Amino acid sequence: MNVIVGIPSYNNADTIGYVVKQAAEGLKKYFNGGVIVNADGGSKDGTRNVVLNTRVPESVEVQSFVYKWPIPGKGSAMKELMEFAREKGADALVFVDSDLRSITPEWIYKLAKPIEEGYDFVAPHYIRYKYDGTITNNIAYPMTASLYGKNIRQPIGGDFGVSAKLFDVYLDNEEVWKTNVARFGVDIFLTTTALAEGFKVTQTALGLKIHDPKDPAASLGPMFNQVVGTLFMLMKKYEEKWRSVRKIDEVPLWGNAVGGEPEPVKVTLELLKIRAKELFVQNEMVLKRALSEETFEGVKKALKTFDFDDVLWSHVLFDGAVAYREGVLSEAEPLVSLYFAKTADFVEKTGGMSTLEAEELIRERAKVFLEEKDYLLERW
Ligand SMILES: Nc1nc2c(ncn2[C@@H]2O[C@H](COP(=O)(O)OP(=O)(O)OP(=O)(O)O)[C@@H](O)[C@H]2O)c(=O)[nH]1
Ligand SMILES: [Mg+2]
Repeated sequence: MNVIVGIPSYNNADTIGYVVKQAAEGLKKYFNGGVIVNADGGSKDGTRNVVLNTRVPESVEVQSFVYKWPIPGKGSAMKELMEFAREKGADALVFVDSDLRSITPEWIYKLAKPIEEGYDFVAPHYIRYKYDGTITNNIAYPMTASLYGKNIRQPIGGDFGVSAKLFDVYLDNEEVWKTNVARFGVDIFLTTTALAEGFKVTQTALGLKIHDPKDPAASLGPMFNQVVGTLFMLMKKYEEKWRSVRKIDEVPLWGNAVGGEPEPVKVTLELLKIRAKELFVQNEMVLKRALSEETFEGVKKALKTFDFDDVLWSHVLFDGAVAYREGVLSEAEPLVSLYFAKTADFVEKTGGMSTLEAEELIRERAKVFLEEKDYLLERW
């Protein structure tokens, strides 16, 4: 099988050499070599030099380019990585992030091999610290599971295996690449499209994910807007696909589960609360129009106590999707204060819990979203 590893980057000189090295070992060991290609967003820290100067086995070729698509973002890099892989006639493209510290050669095998076995999309499955991936845990996971009915735990993990068949599907409509899909919306776009278009999807057990984590209130606002905006956009597009889904199917986990204890990730609880309150006040007018009366009253209360239950949270996202569909919201951004508040609630509730116990709460959340789906259908 002809495998290409694609790595998007923007100022990742400190970490990308390790990723290239591990990917190269994986290609050599499991696929008799292959191509690693880096799509960079114009890094100023010598990222591309690091890529091109990393020593790799002879059977592996390394390339690097600056993508041309005019929107700066991870999605633009991934778009051009797919174009590259399509041109080269690859059977599979494996995406891996350039800030990974826990990647091993086996990751390449685990992301590519299922494609040889007939899967078209391989989603990652990892062990992450309870405070890493707050957009995944609060939004992408429960929304994807409850809407599309597939229990994919990491729909926006970033490390994916994609079959050649899917390149054409993803690249088919150029317009979509002018939206937030060109930025951090790309991951939810890839996963949702594979599910909604009925492709064969699996998860693959990668073990620990250790990367450069972000403190939510300090740096996840724009990412929230891009991911949730894309999710809402796709809800409009795929209305007919999610409407009738009333259960969540398990998705097979390929390979043996790998254990490990994740490194703690720091979350500044006080900053979450302060930003939640500030941003709520700034967006109160539009939120009053976007949310149902009941939801609006509920969140006002939740912002005082930071007790933000999953039923209320599902209604916030469902109301948001409806408001987006109706044009009341043109972006997801006004909702960011509520994501911060919900994250504060989660940090407080799970303070004394192990990662596994917190994981249980997150899995329950998807079920709550499914139970509340009638609420969405009534308002849609
Ligand atoms: N080319 C390009 N790559 C980007 C850009 N932004 C992020 N990336 C790459 O996309 C990958 C993921 O970005 P991160 O910033 O680590 O985001 P993340 O891990 O998905 O999100 P967190 O879980 O919040 O840390 C990394 O390989 C980045 O280098 C960009 O603007 N251009
Ligand atoms: Mg990262």
